Amino acid sequence: MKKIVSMLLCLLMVFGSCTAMAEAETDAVVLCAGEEYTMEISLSKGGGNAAMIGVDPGTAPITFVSAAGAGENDTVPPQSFDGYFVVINVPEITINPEGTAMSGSASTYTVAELTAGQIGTLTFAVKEDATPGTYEVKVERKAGSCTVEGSITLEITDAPPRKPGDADENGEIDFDDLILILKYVSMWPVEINLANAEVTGDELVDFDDLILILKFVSGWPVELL
Ligand SMILES: [Ca+2]
Ligand SMILES: [Ca+2]
Repeated sequence: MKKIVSMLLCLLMVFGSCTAMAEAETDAVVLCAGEEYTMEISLSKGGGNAAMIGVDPGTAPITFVSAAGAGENDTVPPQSFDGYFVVINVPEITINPEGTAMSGSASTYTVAELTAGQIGTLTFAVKEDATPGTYEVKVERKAGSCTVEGSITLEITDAPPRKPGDADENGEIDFDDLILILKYVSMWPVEINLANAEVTGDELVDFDDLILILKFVSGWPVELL
């Protein structure tokens, strides 16, 4: 145990001298089947007091989960058809299934001018039976005079099989995983495979997992669950 503690201390010293790991630069949003993602939708140019934003999934195997407004621009809960639509600043409005028009008039309501900036988020989930591939999810203005942004390229990959201890998903169980878990339990904003990091069977990733993996990489006869 003394050896374990001294190794942990060494690890902490290494950890303390580590600089933050650079995030991998990528334009695509990479997700596995069943994962959720929240798109941020914004206006690069305001204008008028109403707009209808369409999120066109194209052939992407995703399903709508929820939407929420942000900032001064209020978002009405969207109605979804084949695509997903968000109406901003116009309450109690009806959207045509084609997503090309809306009934009612913004002048019916007392609403504020749209302002540039984030107007809301839309969360979707990748279908469980999704086919891996690259898809485009486009944010488009359906009505209104604003300019909208938020389109993404979505890369759907096969979920990697679980490998207990391999917190950084590189196929090996080593000190890099320990450092990553140490950062996670120290509340650093790191990307980590929590299913792999949880090895004690208590559904919590904490120092117990760290110590068990430390014993494992040190050659102790322990089992990572
Ligand atoms: Ca690893
Ligand atoms: Ca645990």
